[in-house]
Amino acid sequence: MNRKTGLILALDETSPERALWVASEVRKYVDAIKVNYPLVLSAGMEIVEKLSDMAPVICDFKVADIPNTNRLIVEQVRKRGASGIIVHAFVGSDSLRACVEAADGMDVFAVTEMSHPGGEEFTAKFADDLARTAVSAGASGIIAPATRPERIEHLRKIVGNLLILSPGVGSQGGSPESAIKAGADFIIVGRTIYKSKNPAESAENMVREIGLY
Ligand code: OMP
Repeated sequence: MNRKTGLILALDETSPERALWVASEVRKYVDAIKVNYPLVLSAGMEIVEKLSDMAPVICDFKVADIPNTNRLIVEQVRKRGASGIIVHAFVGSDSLRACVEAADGMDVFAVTEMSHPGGEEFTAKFADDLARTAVSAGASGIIAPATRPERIEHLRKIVGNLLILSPGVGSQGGSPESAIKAGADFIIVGRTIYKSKNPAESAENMVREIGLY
């Protein structure tokens, strides 16, 4: 994934029209657009193809199944023209490897410790193992929490030069500057941008705060 601004838009809109409008407003500020179930369940998978015309699309489906089902899901996402997919590593190295194999060049990002308070209950305890599994399975990168920059710093030591994508900025309380300083390559931002009255201005401000461009 090419880095220019370091910003990934999390487009968790449920109105397809507004989603497309937000994407067209912010496309020049983002390196990728991440879609999750809220948008795909309201707009259908066609939205991935439409958004791909504006920016690389990452499908955040947090895939977490047996290897065969994971493979089938990843193949469908690839057929729609997505550039990346977010999957869970806690289901085991075989399931994660199945995603990487089926991705066939598409980026696979494995979730480690999640950014919300509940992320500390379970995922944090296994984050190091999840990060090691991402490395050994051949993932492109991991997801690590901007809400706990010290954990990004720690996980960076485990994953070496794999990409680190970091959500939890703005609405969840994290700061883009400290996440980047801790070792994140990209910052994932949702509500602060797509709920804004002026998404382009919010995205531009975020790019300035990230400070890479
Ligand atoms: P905002 O909190 O609105 O900026 O959105 C954050 C986005 O990142 C949402 O799409 C979440 O689903 C996603 N996310 C997290 O917030 N925390 C995580 O630990 C992992 C993800 C993710 O995998 O993208």
